[in-house]
Amino acid sequence: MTRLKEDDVNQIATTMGAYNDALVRMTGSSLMQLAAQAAYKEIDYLSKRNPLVAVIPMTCGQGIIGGFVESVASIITYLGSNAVITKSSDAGGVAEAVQQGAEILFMADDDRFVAINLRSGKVSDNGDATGRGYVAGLERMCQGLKGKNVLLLGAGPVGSSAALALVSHGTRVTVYDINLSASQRLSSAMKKMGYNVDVETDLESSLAKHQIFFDACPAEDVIDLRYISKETMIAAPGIPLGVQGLGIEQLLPDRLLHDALQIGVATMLCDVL
Ligand code: 2YG
Repeated sequence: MTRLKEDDVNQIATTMGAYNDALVRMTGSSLMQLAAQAAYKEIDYLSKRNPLVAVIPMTCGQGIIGGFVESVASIITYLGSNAVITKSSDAGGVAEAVQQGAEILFMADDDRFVAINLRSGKVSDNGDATGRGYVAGLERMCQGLKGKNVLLLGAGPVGSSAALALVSHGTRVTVYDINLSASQRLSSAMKKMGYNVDVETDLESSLAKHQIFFDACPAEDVIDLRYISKETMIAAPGIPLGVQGLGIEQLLPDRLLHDALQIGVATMLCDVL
């Protein structure tokens, strides 16, 4: 599980407007529209919901990431919900949230980042939500994914969620993971659900054969620049970004979907609203 750094999140609260404009330019959808689609929820249903959302700092494990709960709360606030950060952390924070009448809780330790609706019992996991949210974005970038070939890099929680969302859009998915057994586990799980996901063992040859990449792995140089063409589309929830190099934005203007938290948190919120 990738652990964010303060640098990954400390600009989020002040750039939500610019972020959303770029998202609309790239996908034709706002953050709310993408997240609603990924959560299979209607926008007008969501806009009527206005529960109190509490974001709770967790000090366990490696502890607090500076700016993390502030960023999560700023994304939720930007989407129109009423978000507060509890003064206390951990169990005290949960008690404070419930006593304040919060209906939804967001909290993350080193292993799980979850949103919980206390009334409905619904739980949304960040990895699962991020996979679905990024597929919704990629689908809009590619003006549909049906029948298209996508190379999925990484068979972890985000990649596994993305694989299911991709095949349900009729996409032809090939998965590469540095750990072959992870790819095989994902492919056989998909087969049990009636879907075919090919396993690739050679990264370079699979990159050369694809133009649509879903980078759900933590490697920062997994996609070499020589495999970027003017048709390349990349959805990259993986942190750090898997394609490096100067002027990557120029190389892939509006064809590189990548953020540290926004799409995952927005989809979690829509999942539990
Ligand atoms: O409350 C805090 O400040 C900390 N306990 C948060 C720790 C979060 C650790 N998890 C991660 O950094 C990521 N798995 C979060 C999601 C990354 C999204 N791509």
